[in-house]
Amino acid sequence: MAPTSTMFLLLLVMGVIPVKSQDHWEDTRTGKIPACLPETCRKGQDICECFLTIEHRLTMMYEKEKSLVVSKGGRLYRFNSTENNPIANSDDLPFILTLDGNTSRVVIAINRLFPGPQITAYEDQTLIIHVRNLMHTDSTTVHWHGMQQLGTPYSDGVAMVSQCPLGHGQEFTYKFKAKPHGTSFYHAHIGDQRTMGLYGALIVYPKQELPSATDEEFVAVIQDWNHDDDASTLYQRMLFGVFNQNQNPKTRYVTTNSVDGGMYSRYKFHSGIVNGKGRYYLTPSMHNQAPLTEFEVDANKNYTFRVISAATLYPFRVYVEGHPTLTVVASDGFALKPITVESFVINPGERYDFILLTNQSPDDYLLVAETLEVESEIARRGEYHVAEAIIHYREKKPRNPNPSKPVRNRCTATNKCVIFNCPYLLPTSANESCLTYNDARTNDFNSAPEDVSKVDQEYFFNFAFPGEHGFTPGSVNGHQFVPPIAPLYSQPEDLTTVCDSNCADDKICSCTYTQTIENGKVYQFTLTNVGRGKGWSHPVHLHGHSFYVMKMGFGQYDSHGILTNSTPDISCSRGSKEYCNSPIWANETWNGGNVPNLVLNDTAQKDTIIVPTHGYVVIRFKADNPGAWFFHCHIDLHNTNGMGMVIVESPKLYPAKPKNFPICGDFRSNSQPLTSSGSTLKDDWKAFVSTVWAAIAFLVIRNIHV
Ligand SMILES: *[C@@H]1O[C@H](CO)[C@@H](O)[C@H](O)[C@H]1NC(C)=O
Ligand SMILES: *[C@@H]1O[C@H](CO)[C@@H](O)[C@H](O)[C@H]1NC(C)=O
Ligand SMILES: *[C@@H]1O[C@H](CO)[C@@H](O)[C@H](O)[C@H]1NC(C)=O
Ligand SMILES: *[C@@H]1O[C@H](CO)[C@@H](O)[C@H](O)[C@H]1NC(C)=O
Ligand SMILES: *[C@@H]1O[C@H](CO)[C@@H](O)[C@H](O)[C@H]1NC(C)=O
Ligand SMILES: *[C@@H]1O[C@H](CO)[C@@H](O)[C@H](O)[C@H]1NC(C)=O
Ligand SMILES: [Cu+2]
Repeated sequence: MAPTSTMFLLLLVMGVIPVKSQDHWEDTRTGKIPACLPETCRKGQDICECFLTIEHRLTMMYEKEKSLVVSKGGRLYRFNSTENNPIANSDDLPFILTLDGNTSRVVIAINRLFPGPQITAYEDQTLIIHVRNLMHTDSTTVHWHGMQQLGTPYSDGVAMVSQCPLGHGQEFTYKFKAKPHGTSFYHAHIGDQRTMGLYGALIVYPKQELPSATDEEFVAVIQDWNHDDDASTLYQRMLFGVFNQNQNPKTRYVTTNSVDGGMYSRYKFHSGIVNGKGRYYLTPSMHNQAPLTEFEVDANKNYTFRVISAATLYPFRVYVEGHPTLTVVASDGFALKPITVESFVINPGERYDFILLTNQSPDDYLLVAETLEVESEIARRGEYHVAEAIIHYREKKPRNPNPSKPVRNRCTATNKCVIFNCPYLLPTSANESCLTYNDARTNDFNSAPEDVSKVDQEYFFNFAFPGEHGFTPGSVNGHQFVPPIAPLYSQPEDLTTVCDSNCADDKICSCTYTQTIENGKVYQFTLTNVGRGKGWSHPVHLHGHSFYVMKMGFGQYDSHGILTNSTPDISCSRGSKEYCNSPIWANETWNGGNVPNLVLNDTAQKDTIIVPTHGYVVIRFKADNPGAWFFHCHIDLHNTNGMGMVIVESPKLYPAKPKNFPICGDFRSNSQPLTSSGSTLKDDWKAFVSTVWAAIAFLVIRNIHV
């Protein structure tokens, strides 16, 4: 027998199939296992399987021709083109990543796209998604934001909470049920990688058609974009400040506010992008004419727009130019009773579906997402912070690929513009009025608010930056999250960063903050943004569950709508330093779920909620999904800075991890061997030796026989 086939047989006997790495790459390209595409998963299929390949790529590059591209008039041209011949090859155009058309720079692409391909599935379908990391320098994971992962916590994709990150060249298979139906997305869950493009839409259709369904729908994934900094640079700048380095003299870039005085931490906004396209405004009225995403509509029809915020930091107010109203019908995978408004606010991690009736005169309009920063302040800086996409009425010819700056809808004292999901309350004298998420009611057949009408246990979590002496990290109840050295779910015994007595009411500690909860109980969490570290915007996301939004409480405002004081409902009396590491109800009759003015009927569900600055939000859910669930601020930079924790749900009932689930951890030559689920290296070695003996015996017997 030839040595290679002996080797192969040996490996086979040992249960190891040799991986031919070159072919593997081919698989994704030749379609043996198809690359994920919007049409990959079909109605009626129980299982749907596809590939996502993650690589670095350059923007403004026509790879096929190895040519830099430039933009003009909303079209792309070869860098050295002397004639008026824009690149028109519709097969190639989607693969020329433009972002805001500013410069050619490196981003993260999935299946060569930014954002990654949309994945469309049907509720309860099993998705098997193979992810391969081909980035040379970065490790990665993919989180399926909105998927409850019932029974599959190992597929949640959070680095060092549910799995080991994938190193260069490594592959990981995610397997989970598409649930709930609605608008979700997938994105990287390590460091600030999402910022660089590792995200894509994940749309789940209900098995039966919803009565509200419209003929056609569009997906708009929004992001705030900085065209200079990579993910690591952004984080360093958040820590130490952003400077206008090209100015003479150099100045510090001061952080901005929303109209109520809520603050946004240091992240310089250059451009807004929709589905990977945007344009850079060099002044408040002049942009660089980069191409935008286009949605083509017919006049007098209803269209569903699924808006997803993959943003790094800024909340956006979304409206449609020239269309005084739109109707919000769902959020985070749950149908809402229709809310007709002028605009709505979307925070990082949130999704909103709205219906637009195209009843205006045929023209090119813009879908606009403008940040919540004070407009006059942004204009004073010579900036305009907006993400745009074109809504083109087919009846209007020719289409204009380069529309000018959008015009806001007119709001007057008698015809106020209503904004849904405000993170604040506005003075009644303004020409705008606010609805908060507390005003939404569910319209979803998956919702059952009666399940949470009685509370078994309540907890408070303060999302803020308390501390002093230059140490004010992002934290939850004063705990700056330290990711474990090995995944909390799959290797809990390897945790070396447990929270201990360094954590207290008057201390800020750094550790792996967890809260254990028990199966079958109903939990009420009150999320606050109060105490000494209050003031910044925090959209909080819970993995593994959707929760009911029972109540929102706001700070106290002056007559101009500026925050003056925190809500009187929460007390920070525990501890003397006002860190508010242990918030409690100011009125103790509110304990145990007995909070006045809760929304108990048709309570709306979601998985990401803004915690009002100086205020709070009360959420409830039932512990019915054992697993280790990350719970964190969805602003990438805040999360990386430690504003997160893990809800350890019913650890005794954890579903078993799949066979051969990856193991990781520290290596120290004189430390104990790495352990995992009771097996040690010694056991593995014994197993290996006996397998080799079995293989040799097998070969010997076989050769004798021949
Ligand atoms: C532009 O550059 C390409 C090579 O990158 C070359 O083939 C082409 O002839 C050039 N066109 C002009 C107009 O110079
Ligand atoms: C790119 O952005 C820089 C500022 O960051 C600006 O000076 C330059 O004009 C921009 N160029 C284009 C083509 O957008
Ligand atoms: C659009 O939807 C609204 C609300 O459901 C409905 O009243 C209207 O008839 C629809 N219009 C068209 C053209 O479908
Ligand atoms: C509010 O509306 C009134 C007209 O009702 C108008 O005079 C005023 O300029 C508007 N204010 C703003 C800030 O738009
Ligand atoms: C505490 O709350 C209860 C119930 O809302 C209310 O009746 C009572 O007046 C409150 N007590 C104080 C001191 O505000
Ligand atoms: C809320 O629901 C309960 C039970 O379904 C019903 O008895 C009650 O009238 C409802 N309350 C309101 C305000 O609709
Ligand atoms: Cu935050």
